[in-house]
Amino acid sequence: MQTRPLMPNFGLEVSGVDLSSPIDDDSFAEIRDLYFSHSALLFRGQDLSPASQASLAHRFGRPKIETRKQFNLKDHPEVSTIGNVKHPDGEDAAFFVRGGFGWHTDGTSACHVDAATFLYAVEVPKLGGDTLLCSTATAYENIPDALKDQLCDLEMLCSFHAHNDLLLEADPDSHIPLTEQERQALPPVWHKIVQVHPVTGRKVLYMNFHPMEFNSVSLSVGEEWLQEALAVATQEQYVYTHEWQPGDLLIWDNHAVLHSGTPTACYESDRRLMHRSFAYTQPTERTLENLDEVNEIFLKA
Ligand SMILES: O=C(O)CCC(=O)C(=O)O
Ligand SMILES: [Fe+2]
Repeated sequence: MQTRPLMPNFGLEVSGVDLSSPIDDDSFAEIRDLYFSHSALLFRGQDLSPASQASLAHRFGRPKIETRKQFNLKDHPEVSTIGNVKHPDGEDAAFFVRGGFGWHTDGTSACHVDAATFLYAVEVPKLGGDTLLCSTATAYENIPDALKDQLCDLEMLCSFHAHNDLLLEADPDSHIPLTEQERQALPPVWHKIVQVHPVTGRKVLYMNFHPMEFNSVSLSVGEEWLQEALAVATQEQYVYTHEWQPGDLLIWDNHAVLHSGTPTACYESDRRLMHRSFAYTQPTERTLENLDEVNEIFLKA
């Protein structure tokens, strides 16, 4: 296994690993350590079937089934599609991820924050469609002390339905509205903004940008503070821009990085197809206790 830093402060390319066949325990332990210590891992030149991707997600933890269930692969629902490709009848074959443009953290609508996103490139456009990442530990170190003080006791209330409803409004074609059962299975949840990462022990900024409310200040003041922190986090020198090649797998720790999708140059004509998985990694005091129930709901086609 060889490694190459993606950025001075985070991210690592790992080569010499074939993820299409089972990985022995020692190699996996090494990969898992690298994932936590570097917050994002890139594996290039992979030939990853949905079955291999699903088993990798299971190796990292407990997969959560994507809530936009029409885009989950039938035989491997731990894997869902993102992109602009269509079925022969003109129906979307992948989630058109307009909601992924703009900096965000995956999974803030659940209490369990230790979560990995797996994004594997099947088809990539000629231009654009890059994925951006930045480290929220570096962000915490770089924000002014006054902002550290403001954020230290701040909590945000995140809601899956509020998020989904916003996306639905922006992009009615590629979503299905949530049922009452789905809404109830994922009630709104409070998150501290400043958290200690359980593996690295580093302080991180756990942020998302459409919370419903803050515990101690108005929505506008809280959002202003988060935007100030985001501006520091996403300064050019701290952003890793991933230009995709087919066969790339990028795995990131949502407890330690923010990410953003970007539009492709010719979204309509230039195909992009990604296979995406999501898994809870670390055991935590705040496990999503009804994960099986949530998965059961979203497994129904
Ligand atoms: O498609 C991308 O580049 C990123 C999409 C995204 O936000 C995600 O997969 O969580
Ligand atoms: Fe995302």
